[in-house]
Amino acid sequence: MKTEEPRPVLLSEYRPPAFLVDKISLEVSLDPDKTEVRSFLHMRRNPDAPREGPLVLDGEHFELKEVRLDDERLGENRYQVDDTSLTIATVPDEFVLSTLTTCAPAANTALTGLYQSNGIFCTQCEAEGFRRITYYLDRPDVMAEFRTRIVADKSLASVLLSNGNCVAEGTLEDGRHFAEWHDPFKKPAYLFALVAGDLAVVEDSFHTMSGRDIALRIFVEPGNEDRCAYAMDALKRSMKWDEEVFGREYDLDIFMIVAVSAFNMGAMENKGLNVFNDKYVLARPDTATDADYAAIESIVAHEYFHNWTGNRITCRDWFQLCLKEGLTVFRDQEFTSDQRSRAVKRIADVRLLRTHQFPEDGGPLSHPVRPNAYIEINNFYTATVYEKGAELVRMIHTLLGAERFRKGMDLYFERHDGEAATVEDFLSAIGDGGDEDLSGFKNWYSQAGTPEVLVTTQWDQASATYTAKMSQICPPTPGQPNKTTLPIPIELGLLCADGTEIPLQLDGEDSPGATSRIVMLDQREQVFRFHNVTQKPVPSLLRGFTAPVKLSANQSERDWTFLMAHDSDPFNRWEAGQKYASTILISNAEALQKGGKARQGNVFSDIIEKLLADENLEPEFVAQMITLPAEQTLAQTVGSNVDVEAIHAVRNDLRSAIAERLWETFRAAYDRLLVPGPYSPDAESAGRRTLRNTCLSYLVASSRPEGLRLAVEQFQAADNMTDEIAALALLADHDGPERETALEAFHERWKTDNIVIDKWFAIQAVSTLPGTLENVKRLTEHPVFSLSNPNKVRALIGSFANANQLRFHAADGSGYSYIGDNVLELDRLNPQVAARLLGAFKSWRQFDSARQDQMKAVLEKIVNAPGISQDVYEIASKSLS
Ligand code: B3K
Ligand code: ZN
Repeated sequence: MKTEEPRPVLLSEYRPPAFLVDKISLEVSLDPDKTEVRSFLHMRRNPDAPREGPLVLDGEHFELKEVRLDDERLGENRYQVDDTSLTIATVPDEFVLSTLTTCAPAANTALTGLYQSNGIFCTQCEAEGFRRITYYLDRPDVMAEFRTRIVADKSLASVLLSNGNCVAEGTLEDGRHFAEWHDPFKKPAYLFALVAGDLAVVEDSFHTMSGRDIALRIFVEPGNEDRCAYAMDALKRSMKWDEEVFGREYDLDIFMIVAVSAFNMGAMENKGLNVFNDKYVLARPDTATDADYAAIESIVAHEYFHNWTGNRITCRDWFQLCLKEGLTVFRDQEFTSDQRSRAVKRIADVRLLRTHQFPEDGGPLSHPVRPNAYIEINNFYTATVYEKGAELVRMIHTLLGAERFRKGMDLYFERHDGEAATVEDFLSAIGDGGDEDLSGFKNWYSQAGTPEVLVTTQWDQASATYTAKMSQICPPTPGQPNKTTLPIPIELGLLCADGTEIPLQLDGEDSPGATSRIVMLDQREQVFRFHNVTQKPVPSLLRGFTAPVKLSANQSERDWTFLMAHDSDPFNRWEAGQKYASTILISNAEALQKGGKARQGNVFSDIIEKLLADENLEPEFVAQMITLPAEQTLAQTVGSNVDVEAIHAVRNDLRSAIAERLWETFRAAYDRLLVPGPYSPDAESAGRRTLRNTCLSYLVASSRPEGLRLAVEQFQAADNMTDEIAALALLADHDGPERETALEAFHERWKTDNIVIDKWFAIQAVSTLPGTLENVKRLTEHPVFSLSNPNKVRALIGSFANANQLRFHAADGSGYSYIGDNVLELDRLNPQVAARLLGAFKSWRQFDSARQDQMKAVLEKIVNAPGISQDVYEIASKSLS
């Protein structure tokens, strides 16, 4: 807890560790209230650091019982202990340090370090949790070989797991047993894991490219064994893909995944022993939606891919977090693109970037992909580090092409395997291996803010030239008032009136080249001239979203509707539709405020009709095309003085208008798209269900009672969770008796299912009906709701704050004060989850002055509250800055 203004940690102050740990042996005797941890650290002075100063080890939240130096028990005069460290003034150059400490996993509600999840002992050490287990040099550039002996009462834990290979196990007296694990790969402490409990196991194996057989095990709470098949399949596909695409083979003889119900985030890549939030492992057709299956696939892949990008090559310090996270997100995005639809995946990723990262980058919490200061590192597992970090890798991939990028990655693995590396190491290896000078790219890692690119195009009939004048600016962000120019790759094409594309011939070229080309905007202002353009084209700019920027151009609504129909680049086809729809919606919102007339979007409807009839298009892509921009996206496009009520109203009105006009079309598509046969989570079937449920949402939005009737029927008859929940979501947003009946039926069916019931909480939290906040408050009294379980908090309170724009931003400020109070209450239990919830206030300056005042008051109350964690303090104080 914070006592005084915390001092930030600075990148510029990085120094190599004064000591190294070659080996660590741990003996952990498990007990919920008093776990004993004996550690033996084989240490020496770091030859690459100044040979002076005391030994200072990190350690907190436990009791110290004993310190031994080379087997001599030290008297209390030989060392010093405070809340966060153990200091020994004099030590030899090489020594074994042993400590005995005790901690209380059952009382650990922060879920970092060693804790209990539903009776299962488990650990979460990234970023700085290991220091809650034992005294250590808890920093990623200290890499050691780990041996772990776990001892527990058999009745307390029948399964005892840690990293690496199990080298011994046996029975002890008094009903206790033990297991010893050895991890031959040196690793930082954040990758340590220990799990113990009564767990069931599902087993399989994987035959690697060099012919080794790897044992695969998924551990779950007994009774969940029938929900592991998809995660196991995703794991095997990930292992194969990493061999094929990156030449990376798995290294240990065993790979384990454990699913636990209380977890601060999605999952954790501990070496050989991944720990997962159970909602990202467990799936059965009747319990998991298509989106759940897709999330399981990508998170299993992400954590598995970390074995090379994160574990074999780790980060020198936490400022380099993007080195493992941005790169690994890029790798999991590529995996999903190869397994499913590349076009749909790109749309989904850009949507995520725009809804989470752009607002972060444009508000008070803005920071570079590689930050240079933090108070609490856990606050930097952000959309910027992950998603923008992945975009930076993607830009490099775009520039180099797949083959040269692979060469660069090969060199990166060759040069830095077994090391703790930096962003500079990565860029040099990719640049050297891929034969490209990437020095200009470094600024992308250190400069915060979303660059804005302005394009003005002009066609000159007489000379048959087409000119694109492009300029870039990056608005100031906190602590970075002046920005430099960045290299921005922009893929573009020019379309003729008949939809065909012009081969592009740039200034200085003798003949035309490809129809889609990348130009590099690396100056403040540049002109790109294309020759032999004999008719006025429609430009398709920033195809595939080749750079994380905001692009605006002198394009008309006609250009957008044209691109929606003809662009060969699927991303830009979707983009044109979103731009067009958002122009209509924002002008309708202005009209509503001023008493003007709303537009019905008939042209948009006509295009929807054509898209639905086009059998060559992937259904999931069509679903994305015909879905109106979300209320949050519209709010960000408006940018200031956002009127949440008007946005909500005009979006609903436009959806209803489209539904009235295209009733027959949606109705027919709804029948046609029914997926026959038993449920399968494959991407194609999932896409048909998405599109069918999108049609259903339009049908429900029409004035005909049949829409609602179809939703009720679908809810009752569904044989899979995707269709069941899609119908329930529509009913829960409808003010009528159908709502209560359906919610009750769902509750009755799923009230004892820990994962499914969270969907029931979330659906009610995002309902736009007026009584939603009261209902959310009531639901916190529900027997299965608990503030100590992060999934419950995220499903109910988090969904309300982050996914219910209308009600969170209620004019009376009730949503704000409710969330503020919850942040404070939660902070006492779990600061990480509390700080994350507080992120809902980050865009507070986008709203009208009355709402701004209310949000500011909540932030001020929090920042001044006594005893708040440094996690929450950092978010609150920066939000106010
Ligand atoms: N590396 C973990 C995240 C750890 C978060 C610590 N607060 C999961 C992942 O990104 O793969
Ligand atoms: Zn990760």
